[in-house]
Amino acid sequence: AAEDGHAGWLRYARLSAQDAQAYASLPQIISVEGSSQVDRCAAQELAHGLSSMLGHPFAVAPTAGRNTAHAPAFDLRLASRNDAMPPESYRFKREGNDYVILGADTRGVLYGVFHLLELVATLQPLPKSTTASAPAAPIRWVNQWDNLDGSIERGYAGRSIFFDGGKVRDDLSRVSDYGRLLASIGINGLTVNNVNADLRTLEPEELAGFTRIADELRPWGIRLSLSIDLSSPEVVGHLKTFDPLDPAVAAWWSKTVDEIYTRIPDFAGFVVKADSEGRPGPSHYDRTPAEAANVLARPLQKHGGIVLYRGFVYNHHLDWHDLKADRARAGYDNFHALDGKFEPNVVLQIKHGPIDFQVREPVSPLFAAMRHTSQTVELEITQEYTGQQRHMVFLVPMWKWALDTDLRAENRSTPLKEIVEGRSFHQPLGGFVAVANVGMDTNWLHHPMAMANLYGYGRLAWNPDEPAEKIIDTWTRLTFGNKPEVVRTIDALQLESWRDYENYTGPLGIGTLTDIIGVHYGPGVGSAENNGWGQWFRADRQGVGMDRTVATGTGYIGQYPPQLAAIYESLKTCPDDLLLFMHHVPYTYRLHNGDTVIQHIYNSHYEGAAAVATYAPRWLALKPDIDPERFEKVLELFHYQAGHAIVWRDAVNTWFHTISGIPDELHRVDNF
Ligand code: GCW
Repeated sequence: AAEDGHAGWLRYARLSAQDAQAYASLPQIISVEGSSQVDRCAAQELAHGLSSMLGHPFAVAPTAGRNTAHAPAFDLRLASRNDAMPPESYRFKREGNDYVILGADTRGVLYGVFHLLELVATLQPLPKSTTASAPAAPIRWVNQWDNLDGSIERGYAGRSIFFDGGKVRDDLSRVSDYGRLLASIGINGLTVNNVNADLRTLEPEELAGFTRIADELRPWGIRLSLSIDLSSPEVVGHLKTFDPLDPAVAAWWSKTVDEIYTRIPDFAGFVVKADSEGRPGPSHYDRTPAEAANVLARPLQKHGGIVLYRGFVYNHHLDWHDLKADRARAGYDNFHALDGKFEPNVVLQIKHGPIDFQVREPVSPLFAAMRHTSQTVELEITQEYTGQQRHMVFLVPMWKWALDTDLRAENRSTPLKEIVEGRSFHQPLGGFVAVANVGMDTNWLHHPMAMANLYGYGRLAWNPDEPAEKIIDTWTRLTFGNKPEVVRTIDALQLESWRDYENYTGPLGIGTLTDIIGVHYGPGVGSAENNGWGQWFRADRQGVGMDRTVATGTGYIGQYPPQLAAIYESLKTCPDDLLLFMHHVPYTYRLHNGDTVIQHIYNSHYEGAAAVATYAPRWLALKPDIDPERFEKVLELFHYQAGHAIVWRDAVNTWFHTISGIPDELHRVDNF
């Protein structure tokens, strides 16, 4: 069972003889045309997966090229010269008795293999000749916030699989397993160290370790990337400055980049957090983020590397007495004037919301402002504000809600997903980044259900149009098998979980209402207020919410293109789910659903906690169909979540009852 946990959704559980019958036409010899590491890895995976699921041996033909001794052959054909196909895409062909997985390149072959394995595992028909699939965007990366000492910032599943005691681990076997999981969902880049980068990251002895990590990832088509600190020329290079416009600094970056490529020829590039939460940055020399990004980008360019420069730049010493101060404005205010000033291999990496991964945030207006700059959206798989993998919260519906938001730039349809695909503004690069923070825990993310977020992220990065229902259904089948009752129950639990969590934490766009200053876990209602971090919701005796209107508030809403701004600016059209993010209203204000704000706060917390109380009983009904280890683990977590939801409910409701003095119509809160 422990091994099953490691395997995540790649379990390749044995099908019944009857189910296996549908795949009897698959030839048992796998021949590989290409001879790269990725090709060989793909062939082995296919042989292993099919043998394991179908119960009879599939073997990779010993020599490269078509194996004519065995007929019929199962051809796994590499077509890296197939310029007609989009990069990294695959399609299926039948030629006589042969099945051919045709990749545009080696990654395409690998992704086609995983797709075929998924079809078999979920009892789908074999692909037809017309089946073809291509990724939505070239950048599909994962960031890990691992520190060299082996701890992980906002990691909830044990120690780092990469580092220990200040260096890269000797045993990197979990890294290869992780690469396999990521490859199966189409991820092609991995940043292994924290964006709050260790100052020693670019020291030569550390680079030797990173080279070993890159070697583990390469067979899975995944390129290594590193987070770097902008002061490295000073700290590592012993220069007197790290001013991006100083020629000595540019020369140091150039030399350092060249050195990295001699060790790691497919190095993907740098992720940069600067001028943010105490990190040094270009503002130190009165330079712009564009000037800082470009000095890194120029030497990377000739090697095919990129810079992901994070848009998460804000002042965390805001004056909370100032009603015009607004952290949500920071991204746009800091970056919009720089549009068009970045080198072509710089990509702005922007968190999906303007604050910080709260349970509900609008889409950052910065996305619509950068029309001459490639962009990626940054999502958070690690459940920092969403229950830290002790609560089940399936985030795909939240991400889809954000990706589908139409920003209406230039008064036309520009949904977030099309902006980051590079389609809306015709940008060459773009895509998706998510912070995963898997750890040494057997099942990578601690909560078995949390793995659906990692899986779902990859699926959305490949195709943001894929419905959440389809994504979770596939994940559940891969992870827990195809029994209809199991699939129905788990799909429903997962799909309901985000709304439930929002209900018992912070509804109406108020923010998660958790402890804001420290661990970001459990209720901490007042902690967002009266400090410089700017996650305020400005509750007083009369009302609640941040006034971000143009008319009377911080003006944040004016950062959106006019058609979307008009929707948010007016109380008539602002959606209830974002009301308190955009407006300050009296507690007695009536929502579109007819309830007052205060009554909605009370009701939603009772609803959320009551919904979570159903998780354990619904799960219990599946006992005969789930292996004991995972059954017990999930049951324990569901019991815990139900209890913690009550704590949340009562903490938040009591807080608002106290500050507003308004009784609950149903007398639950006042009798409490
Ligand atoms: O969400 C906040 C986290 C920090 C994190 C920061 C960031 C890595 O609380 O822990 O730092 O965002 O995204 O840079």
